Amino acid sequence: MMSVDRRSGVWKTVESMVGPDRWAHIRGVVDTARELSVRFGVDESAAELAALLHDAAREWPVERLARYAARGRDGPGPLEQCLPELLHGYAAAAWAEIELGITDPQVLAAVRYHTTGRPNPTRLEMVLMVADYSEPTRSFPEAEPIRKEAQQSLEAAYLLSLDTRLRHLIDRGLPIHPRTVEARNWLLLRRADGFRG
Ligand code: DGI
Ligand code: FE
Ligand code: FE
Repeated sequence: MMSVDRRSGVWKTVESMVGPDRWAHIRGVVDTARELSVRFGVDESAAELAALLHDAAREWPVERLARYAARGRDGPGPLEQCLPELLHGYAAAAWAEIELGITDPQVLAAVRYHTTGRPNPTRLEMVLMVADYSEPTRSFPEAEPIRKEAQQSLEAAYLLSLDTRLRHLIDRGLPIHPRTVEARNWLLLRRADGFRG
């Protein structure tokens, strides 16, 4: 497993790809992902690496986003073609695999699906999404209950992140990616199973 040594080339490369506010966000996600991975028994260096990479492509022009996203596995669907803000996870995962030689499929999947979530996520995927929502520079009011939930339960914090995302999109009249709905349904149905059995 490639670790995220702060003197490493990956760290400097990502820093050079984003503005200062985004870089502060990314460092916040790395720190929060490390804390969550320790708390919930997820591989710490995988969580740090996924966090470092997750928004590396966030400021790319749409042509570059589309070019890299199309080269990755499990290419983006029709909704992503219309909503370029949904492309940066796919693009960053493809870029990390092609240009950095990162091969860990769990790290690449966490980066690829960090914006929408997906059903049956790995715990690493949950750590990244929760960290993305709750890192210290996130100042919106919804971040605080996610931080609180993340003290106790990774799944509950992930579910609350999905709910927060869905409410935000509905309040603004924006289209919803089906995977976000599928991820939420998956968690709720699994929870219902637990109540039955
Ligand atoms: O990259 P970040 O800003 O840290 O956060 P993100 O990757 O979770 O979300 C990136 C952007 O994509 C954010 O402005 C919200 C938007 N977004 C996420 N899911 C959906 C979405 N926009 C639409 N229309 N539909 C979605 O399902
Ligand atoms: Fe993102
Ligand atoms: Fe982010």
